[in-house]
Amino acid sequence: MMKRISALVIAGLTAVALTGCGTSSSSGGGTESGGGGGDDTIVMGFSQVGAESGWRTANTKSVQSAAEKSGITLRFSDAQQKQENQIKAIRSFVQQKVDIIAFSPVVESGWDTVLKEAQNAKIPVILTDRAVDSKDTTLYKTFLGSDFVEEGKKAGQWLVEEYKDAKDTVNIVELQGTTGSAPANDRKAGFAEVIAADPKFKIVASQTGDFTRAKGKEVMEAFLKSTPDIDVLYAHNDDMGLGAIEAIEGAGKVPGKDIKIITVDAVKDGMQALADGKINFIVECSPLLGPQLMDLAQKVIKGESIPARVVTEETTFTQEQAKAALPTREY
Ligand code: GYE
Repeated sequence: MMKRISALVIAGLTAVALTGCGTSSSSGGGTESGGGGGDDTIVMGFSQVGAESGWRTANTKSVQSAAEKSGITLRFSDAQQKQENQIKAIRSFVQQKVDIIAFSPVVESGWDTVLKEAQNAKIPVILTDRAVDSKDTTLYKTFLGSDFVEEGKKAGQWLVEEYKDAKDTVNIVELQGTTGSAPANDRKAGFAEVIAADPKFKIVASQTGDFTRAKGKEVMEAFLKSTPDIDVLYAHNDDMGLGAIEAIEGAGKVPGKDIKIITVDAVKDGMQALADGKINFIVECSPLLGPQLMDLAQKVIKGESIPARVVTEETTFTQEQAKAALPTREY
């Protein structure tokens, strides 16, 4: 008799424990169907742009380590800079019924259909790093990342100040990021707006270097051949600037002196070149978005309200400031 009672009690307790567990797992976007990460673990499908730059590598690390720290199961997919791969990855996350999708859209346009599919499946989406141009802003919960127009403006402001006493024309070449991407569009626009204040600033050549070192070098070599008298290079990221430095040195010129160089990102290699005098000014763009992304994801799953836009805080670096910052630079 005693034995039977305790068996019943144990069975009852187990049932309570299971119910408790079941309740805490009802976390919005479909955890009950398994997501694959255990009952109350959030499963995030993350579609990354690629591995095109030092910035991207640091960003991937930040996302992966933040997921691990916050106990979020990350399904990571690398799109190798192709929108079609990202669309496939997002569709596959929808099929897998992940709890939440986060992605860094390689280009700005062409996302409405796949985002609608996620929405119909009731899977929330967070944009991280880069924005989309969808008119329907209910297709995603928030956008976490930098203000790229502001970054372009900061680059332009440094240039205007640097050449404030110059009377002659200042010939600028521009290495753009990936065509159609938010940072390429916005960094170009912000810079152009600021330098338009003085007609002595002339962009004499502007072409994409796809945010990579190899392409930055290749395009700069072409610029050096086709465009005499380059005073300034504005590169939309450090990596293209670093590739261009090789091209400039290869052409027998001194980067940072014969041709002044402005870049964006402030990753370690860029900061080193800045401290060495080969780059003149860097606008910071922080890749350390992982912790904020995981925090936002947890809030969305809990049904808490979050801001529609979370802007990353950033600074700028001169050569002297780079020397001071380098020893403790995280990425
Ligand atoms: O500046 C560049 C990378 O989207 C902000 O992408 C990011 C940019 C970053 O390839 O280095």
